[in-house]
Amino acid sequence: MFQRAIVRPPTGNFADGLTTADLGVPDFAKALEEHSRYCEALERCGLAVTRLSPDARYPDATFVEDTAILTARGAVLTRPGAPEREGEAAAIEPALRCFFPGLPRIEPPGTVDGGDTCEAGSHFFIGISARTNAEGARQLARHLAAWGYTSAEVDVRDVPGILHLKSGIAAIDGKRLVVMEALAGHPAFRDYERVVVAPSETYAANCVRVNDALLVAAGFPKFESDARRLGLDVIVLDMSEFQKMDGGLSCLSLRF
Ligand code: CIR
Repeated sequence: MFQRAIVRPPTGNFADGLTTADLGVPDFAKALEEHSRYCEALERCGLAVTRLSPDARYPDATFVEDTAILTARGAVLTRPGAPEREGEAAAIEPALRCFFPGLPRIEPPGTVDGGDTCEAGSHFFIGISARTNAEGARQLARHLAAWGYTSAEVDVRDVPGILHLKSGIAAIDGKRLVVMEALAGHPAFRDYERVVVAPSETYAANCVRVNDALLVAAGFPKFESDARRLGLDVIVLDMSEFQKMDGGLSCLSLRF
Protein backbone atom coordinates (compact mmCIF):
# COMPACT_ATOMS: atom_id res chain seq x y z
CA MET A 1 0.00 0.00 0.00
CA PHE A 2 1.22 3.52 -0.76
CA GLN A 3 0.93 6.04 2.05
CA ARG A 4 2.54 9.12 0.57
CA ALA A 5 3.25 10.94 -2.64
CA ILE A 6 5.55 13.80 -3.55
CA VAL A 7 4.47 16.14 -6.34
CA ARG A 8 5.64 19.45 -7.75
CA PRO A 9 3.06 21.67 -9.48
CA PRO A 10 4.10 22.97 -12.91
CA THR A 11 5.95 26.28 -13.12
CA GLY A 12 4.87 29.26 -15.24
CA ASN A 13 7.51 28.35 -17.88
CA PHE A 14 6.28 24.73 -18.09
CA ALA A 15 5.78 25.18 -21.86
CA ASP A 16 9.59 25.60 -22.26
CA GLY A 17 10.16 21.96 -21.28
CA LEU A 18 11.21 19.16 -23.58
CA THR A 19 8.65 17.67 -25.90
CA THR A 20 8.35 15.61 -29.04
CA ALA A 21 4.53 15.63 -29.06
CA ASP A 22 3.04 17.72 -31.82
CA LEU A 23 -0.01 18.70 -29.82
CA GLY A 24 0.45 22.44 -29.39
CA VAL A 25 1.49 24.69 -26.51
CA PRO A 26 0.14 23.70 -23.10
CA ASP A 27 -2.25 26.06 -21.34
CA PHE A 28 -0.66 26.82 -17.97
CA ALA A 29 -3.89 27.54 -16.09
CA LYS A 30 -5.38 24.30 -17.36
CA ALA A 31 -2.20 22.38 -16.43
CA LEU A 32 -2.48 23.72 -12.86
CA GLU A 33 -6.11 22.66 -12.74
CA GLU A 34 -5.31 19.15 -14.03
CA HIS A 35 -2.44 18.88 -11.54
CA SER A 36 -4.71 19.81 -8.69
CA ARG A 37 -7.32 17.21 -9.72
CA TYR A 38 -4.46 14.67 -9.87
CA CYS A 39 -3.39 15.50 -6.29
CA GLU A 40 -7.00 15.22 -5.12
CA ALA A 41 -7.19 11.77 -6.71
CA LEU A 42 -4.07 10.66 -4.83
CA GLU A 43 -5.63 11.96 -1.61
CA ARG A 44 -8.82 10.09 -2.40
CA CYS A 45 -6.67 6.94 -2.59
CA GLY A 46 -5.53 7.61 0.98
CA LEU A 47 -2.15 9.20 0.28
CA ALA A 48 -0.67 12.15 2.16
CA VAL A 49 0.56 14.41 -0.63
CA THR A 50 3.67 16.59 -0.18
CA ARG A 51 3.50 19.50 -2.63
CA LEU A 52 6.96 20.93 -3.39
CA SER A 53 7.33 24.47 -4.73
CA PRO A 54 7.26 24.94 -8.50
CA ASP A 55 10.85 25.29 -9.75
CA ALA A 56 11.31 27.73 -12.64
CA ARG A 57 14.92 26.59 -13.16
CA TYR A 58 13.57 23.35 -14.58
CA PRO A 59 10.44 23.62 -16.77
CA ASP A 60 10.07 19.81 -16.67
CA ALA A 61 10.41 19.55 -12.87
CA THR A 62 6.72 18.75 -12.44
CA PHE A 63 7.62 15.28 -13.82
CA VAL A 64 9.10 14.31 -10.44
CA GLU A 65 8.94 10.59 -11.16
CA ASP A 66 12.08 10.83 -13.26
CA THR A 67 14.28 11.95 -10.35
CA ALA A 68 14.12 8.89 -8.09
CA ILE A 69 13.19 5.24 -7.73
CA LEU A 70 11.32 4.70 -4.47
CA THR A 71 10.71 1.20 -3.13
CA ALA A 72 9.46 -0.24 0.14
CA ARG A 73 13.05 -1.30 0.89
CA GLY A 74 15.07 1.73 -0.16
CA ALA A 75 15.37 4.53 -2.69
CA VAL A 76 17.81 5.63 -5.38
CA LEU A 77 18.33 9.16 -6.65
CA THR A 78 18.53 9.07 -10.43
CA ARG A 79 20.69 10.99 -12.87
CA PRO A 80 18.17 12.12 -15.51
CA GLY A 81 19.33 11.48 -19.04
CA ALA A 82 18.39 14.81 -20.62
CA PRO A 83 21.12 17.39 -19.80
CA GLU A 84 18.41 20.04 -19.28
CA ARG A 85 16.94 17.90 -16.47
CA GLU A 86 20.06 16.62 -14.73
CA GLY A 87 19.84 19.25 -11.92
CA GLU A 88 16.34 18.13 -10.97
CA ALA A 89 17.74 15.23 -8.92
CA ALA A 90 19.77 17.54 -6.65
CA ALA A 91 16.76 19.87 -6.42
CA ILE A 92 14.52 17.13 -5.02
CA GLU A 93 17.16 15.37 -2.90
CA PRO A 94 16.51 17.27 0.39
CA ALA A 95 12.79 16.43 0.24
CA LEU A 96 13.56 12.76 -0.40
CA ARG A 97 16.15 12.56 2.37
CA CYS A 98 13.44 13.40 4.92
CA PHE A 99 11.89 10.02 4.09
CA PHE A 100 14.90 8.06 2.80
CA PRO A 101 18.04 9.07 4.75
CA GLY A 102 20.15 6.45 2.92
CA LEU A 103 19.77 7.58 -0.68
CA PRO A 104 22.38 6.20 -3.07
CA ARG A 105 22.58 7.88 -6.44
CA ILE A 106 23.18 6.86 -10.03
CA GLU A 107 26.74 7.92 -10.77
CA PRO A 108 28.17 9.18 -14.09
CA PRO A 109 28.40 8.00 -16.78
CA GLY A 110 25.16 6.23 -15.80
CA THR A 111 21.84 7.90 -16.55
CA VAL A 112 18.39 6.77 -15.43
CA ASP A 113 14.98 8.42 -15.69
CA GLY A 114 12.45 7.08 -13.19
CA GLY A 115 9.96 6.75 -16.05
CA ASP A 116 12.05 3.83 -17.29
CA THR A 117 11.43 1.65 -14.25
CA CYS A 118 8.33 -0.37 -13.64
CA GLU A 119 7.85 -2.31 -10.40
CA ALA A 120 5.71 -5.45 -10.59
CA GLY A 121 5.69 -7.13 -7.19
CA SER A 122 9.31 -7.76 -6.26
CA HIS A 123 10.48 -7.57 -9.87
CA PHE A 124 11.52 -4.46 -11.76
CA PHE A 125 11.58 -3.87 -15.49
CA ILE A 126 14.25 -1.33 -16.41
CA GLY A 127 13.93 0.35 -19.78
CA ILE A 128 16.93 1.24 -21.87
CA SER A 129 15.86 4.36 -23.69
CA ALA A 130 17.10 7.68 -25.02
CA ARG A 131 17.27 8.70 -21.32
CA THR A 132 18.38 5.57 -19.44
CA ASN A 133 21.66 4.05 -20.57
CA ALA A 134 23.07 0.56 -20.00
CA GLU A 135 25.46 1.75 -17.27
CA GLY A 136 22.63 3.48 -15.38
CA ALA A 137 20.46 0.38 -15.70
CA ARG A 138 23.30 -1.80 -14.33
CA GLN A 139 23.83 0.50 -11.34
CA LEU A 140 20.12 0.55 -10.60
CA ALA A 141 19.86 -3.24 -10.90
CA ARG A 142 22.70 -3.60 -8.37
CA HIS A 143 20.94 -1.37 -5.83
CA LEU A 144 17.68 -3.25 -6.34
CA ALA A 145 19.39 -6.65 -6.01
CA ALA A 146 20.93 -5.55 -2.70
CA TRP A 147 17.36 -5.01 -1.47
CA GLY A 148 16.21 -8.41 -2.73
CA TYR A 149 14.50 -7.29 -5.95
CA THR A 150 15.04 -9.00 -9.29
CA SER A 151 15.14 -6.98 -12.50
CA ALA A 152 15.19 -7.32 -16.27
CA GLU A 153 16.16 -4.83 -18.94
CA VAL A 154 13.76 -3.94 -21.73
CA ASP A 155 15.26 -2.00 -24.63
CA VAL A 156 12.67 0.47 -25.90
CA ARG A 157 14.95 2.55 -28.12
CA ASP A 158 13.38 1.17 -31.28
CA VAL A 159 9.78 1.28 -30.08
CA PRO A 160 8.15 4.20 -31.89
CA GLY A 161 6.06 6.74 -30.03
CA ILE A 162 7.31 6.26 -26.47
CA LEU A 163 9.77 8.28 -24.43
CA HIS A 164 10.17 5.91 -21.48
CA LEU A 165 9.41 2.26 -20.76
CA LYS A 166 6.46 3.35 -18.63
CA SER A 167 5.06 5.36 -21.52
CA GLY A 168 4.21 1.89 -22.85
CA ILE A 169 3.61 -0.35 -19.84
CA ALA A 170 2.18 -0.25 -16.31
CA ALA A 171 1.96 -2.87 -13.59
CA ILE A 172 -1.45 -3.59 -12.10
CA ASP A 173 0.21 -5.92 -9.57
CA GLY A 174 2.89 -8.61 -9.48
CA LYS A 175 1.08 -10.74 -12.09
CA ARG A 176 -0.77 -8.35 -14.39
CA LEU A 177 0.55 -5.70 -16.75
CA VAL A 178 -0.95 -3.11 -19.05
CA VAL A 179 1.15 -3.18 -22.24
CA MET A 180 1.08 -1.22 -25.49
CA GLU A 181 0.60 -3.49 -28.46
CA ALA A 182 4.16 -3.05 -29.78
CA LEU A 183 5.58 -4.40 -26.51
CA ALA A 184 2.97 -7.06 -25.77
CA GLY A 185 5.05 -9.89 -27.25
CA HIS A 186 8.30 -8.94 -25.51
CA PRO A 187 9.85 -12.00 -23.80
CA ALA A 188 10.28 -10.08 -20.52
CA PHE A 189 6.48 -9.98 -20.16
CA ARG A 190 5.82 -13.59 -21.16
CA ASP A 191 4.80 -14.83 -17.72
CA TYR A 192 2.36 -12.00 -17.03
CA GLU A 193 -1.31 -11.60 -17.73
CA ARG A 194 -1.45 -8.68 -20.16
CA VAL A 195 -4.05 -6.03 -20.90
CA VAL A 196 -3.01 -4.93 -24.38
CA VAL A 197 -3.51 -1.28 -25.31
CA ALA A 198 -4.48 -0.60 -28.94
CA PRO A 199 -2.05 1.51 -31.01
CA SER A 200 -4.64 4.30 -31.28
CA GLU A 201 -4.67 4.52 -27.46
CA THR A 202 -0.98 4.01 -26.58
CA TYR A 203 -0.93 7.06 -24.29
CA ALA A 204 -3.42 5.26 -22.01
CA ALA A 205 -0.84 2.56 -21.23
CA ASN A 206 0.67 4.98 -18.73
CA CYS A 207 -1.91 4.32 -16.03
CA VAL A 208 -1.09 4.13 -12.31
CA ARG A 209 -2.17 1.62 -9.71
CA VAL A 210 -2.60 3.41 -6.37
CA ASN A 211 -3.87 1.14 -3.61
CA ASP A 212 -7.42 0.05 -4.58
CA ALA A 213 -7.60 2.41 -7.54
CA LEU A 214 -6.28 2.72 -11.06
CA LEU A 215 -5.69 6.23 -12.37
CA VAL A 216 -6.33 6.37 -16.11
CA ALA A 217 -6.09 9.21 -18.62
CA ALA A 218 -9.35 10.59 -20.02
CA GLY A 219 -10.15 10.16 -23.69
CA PHE A 220 -9.29 6.50 -24.29
CA PRO A 221 -12.64 4.65 -24.24
CA LYS A 222 -11.45 1.19 -25.20
CA PHE A 223 -8.78 1.06 -22.55
CA GLU A 224 -11.11 2.62 -19.99
CA SER A 225 -13.63 -0.14 -20.55
CA ASP A 226 -10.88 -2.81 -20.22
CA ALA A 227 -9.66 -1.08 -17.04
CA ARG A 228 -13.14 -1.27 -15.53
CA ARG A 229 -12.95 -5.06 -15.69
CA LEU A 230 -9.84 -5.24 -13.48
CA GLY A 231 -11.72 -5.08 -10.20
CA LEU A 232 -10.30 -1.70 -9.19
CA ASP A 233 -11.80 1.71 -8.60
CA VAL A 234 -11.07 3.50 -11.91
CA ILE A 235 -10.33 7.22 -11.57
CA VAL A 236 -10.30 9.07 -14.90
CA LEU A 237 -8.16 12.21 -15.09
CA ASP A 238 -7.74 14.83 -17.78
CA MET A 239 -4.07 14.92 -18.76
CA SER A 240 -4.27 16.97 -21.95
CA GLU A 241 -1.73 19.65 -21.00
CA PHE A 242 0.85 17.18 -19.68
CA GLN A 243 0.46 14.99 -22.76
CA LYS A 244 1.54 18.00 -24.83
CA MET A 245 4.86 17.85 -22.94
CA ASP A 246 5.28 14.05 -23.30
CA GLY A 247 4.21 13.49 -19.68
CA GLY A 248 1.76 10.94 -18.34
CA LEU A 249 0.04 10.07 -15.09
CA SER A 250 2.95 8.21 -13.53
CA CYS A 251 5.43 11.07 -14.12
CA LEU A 252 3.57 13.54 -11.94
CA SER A 253 4.28 11.87 -8.60
CA LEU A 254 6.68 9.80 -6.56
CA ARG A 255 4.62 7.31 -4.60
CA PHE A 256 5.78 5.35 -1.57
C1 CIR B 1 10.74 15.13 -20.70
O1 CIR B 1 10.88 15.09 -21.94
O2 CIR B 1 11.62 14.75 -19.95
C2 CIR B 1 9.46 15.68 -20.14
N1 CIR B 1 8.94 16.70 -21.00
C3 CIR B 1 8.44 14.59 -19.95
C4 CIR B 1 8.86 13.58 -18.93
C5 CIR B 1 7.83 12.54 -18.70
N2 CIR B 1 8.23 11.67 -17.66
C6 CIR B 1 7.86 10.39 -17.57
O3 CIR B 1 7.23 9.85 -18.47
N3 CIR B 1 8.27 9.70 -16.51
